Amino acid sequence: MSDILIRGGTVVNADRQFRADVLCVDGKIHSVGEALQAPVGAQVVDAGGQYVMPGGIDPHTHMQLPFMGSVTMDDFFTGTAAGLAGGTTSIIDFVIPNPQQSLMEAYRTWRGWAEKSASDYGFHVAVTWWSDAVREDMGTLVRDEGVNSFKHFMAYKNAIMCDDETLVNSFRRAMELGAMPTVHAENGELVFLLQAEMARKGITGPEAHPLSRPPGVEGEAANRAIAIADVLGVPIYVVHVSCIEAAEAVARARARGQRVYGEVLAGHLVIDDSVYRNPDFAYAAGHVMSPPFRPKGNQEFLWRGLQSGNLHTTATDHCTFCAEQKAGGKDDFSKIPNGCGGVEERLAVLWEHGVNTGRLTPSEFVAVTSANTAKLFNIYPQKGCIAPGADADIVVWDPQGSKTLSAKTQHSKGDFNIFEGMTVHGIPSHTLSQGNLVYVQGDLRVTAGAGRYIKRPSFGANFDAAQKRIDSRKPSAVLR
Ligand code: URQ
Ligand code: ZN
Ligand code: ZN
Repeated sequence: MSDILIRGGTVVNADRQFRADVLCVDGKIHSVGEALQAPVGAQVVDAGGQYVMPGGIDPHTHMQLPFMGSVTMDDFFTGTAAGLAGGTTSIIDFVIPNPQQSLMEAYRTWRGWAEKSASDYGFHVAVTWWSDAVREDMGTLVRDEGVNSFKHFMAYKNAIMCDDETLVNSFRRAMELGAMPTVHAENGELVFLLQAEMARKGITGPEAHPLSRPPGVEGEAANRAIAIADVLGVPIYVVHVSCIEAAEAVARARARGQRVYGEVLAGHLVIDDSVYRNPDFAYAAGHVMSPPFRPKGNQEFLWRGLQSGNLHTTATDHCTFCAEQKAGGKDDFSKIPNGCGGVEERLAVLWEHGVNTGRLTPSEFVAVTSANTAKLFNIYPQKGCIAPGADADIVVWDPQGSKTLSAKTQHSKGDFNIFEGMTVHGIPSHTLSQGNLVYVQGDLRVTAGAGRYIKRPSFGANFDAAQKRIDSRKPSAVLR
């Protein structure tokens, strides 16, 4: 690996932007400053007129996921390669054990699948059932495997859905371990009932998908998960907040001082539910994901959540199924595999609709595409900032560049693109992963297996402190 000097750019971190060169040596950022000299033999990247930013971190992807009878089109190589082409240099994916399956067994399976990754990766581990063994495995995962976040699906009844008993036990265990519980917040019982009602009414097409998961279904689950976390004194991270009801639940809890964090998908920021009323099945089904795209008005509320600091990270929930797989639900929308792509497009969509509209500054863009995820999942400043000692995961961003997003030109193996036809102004010109140039002006130079598994330390067992806080709330004096 040769040294690389990125010269003439403007460095953008979450806290500020400034003119500086960046020298990368042996996979790390060696120095950041004005007029740096290029070591003999170093490659020089001309970043004049461009931004030099921490590579994107996508905290929510599903590469190679077996789900609803299909396996997603992107595996860990093609999915991470697509991410690198879009400036995302690491992902946090999900180990999703079947109910009754050992968490450690599922973890080892996913670790095997991920060995082919082209960029760095980590895993949230889903708790899909409860037992002493699950409790034990959570401890092993935190202590030995660098897992510091556990996912809970409150949707997907009769599959991976958690009941309240599992939520309570697992959240409590996460607090003991100093790990972050995260939730997919939709009330799975309501979804199940509403899906059956759609069937009874003979509404079987993708237009029924949003009707079976209205915003209230997400709002209820978000409030419930947040309330459980509050009583237990544990922080909580709500993934893919898609609607006003859930965003308000997060904001209300934060206003009361509760440690609640919200994630927004790039798709939910710019796409509305009209997609489901398109008469073309493949088009409408291509947008079937959960929570669904929402009525106009929700998108602007989510942007304001990012601007206000009540929503913290952006992700994609990259979970790509092809038209043939989606057609499995041709006669029954509830059988359409849920999931859409986006891992390559996220940064450009956030720049076009965030920075170019004035909603976000470049520093806020870095916060919501990289730094906040690194901080919330405890890998900052190894990742998420341009500073000496950090991993040389860098995107050189050309604000003058433009492209039209399309399934025809995407690197994902999916055959659909929810951003199809969107022209963006501001695109990566270069991506560095571990100090290697892996994307250069349209030329993708990735290597399967080059990615590393990134351990994420626990937040320190703060169980005693949290327990004291809970105890302090118990009414001490018996009211007479
Ligand atoms: O629910 C999720 O996050 C996974 C199963 C991807 N699918 C989706 O529709 N979001
Ligand atoms: Zn989800
Ligand atoms: Zn997901």
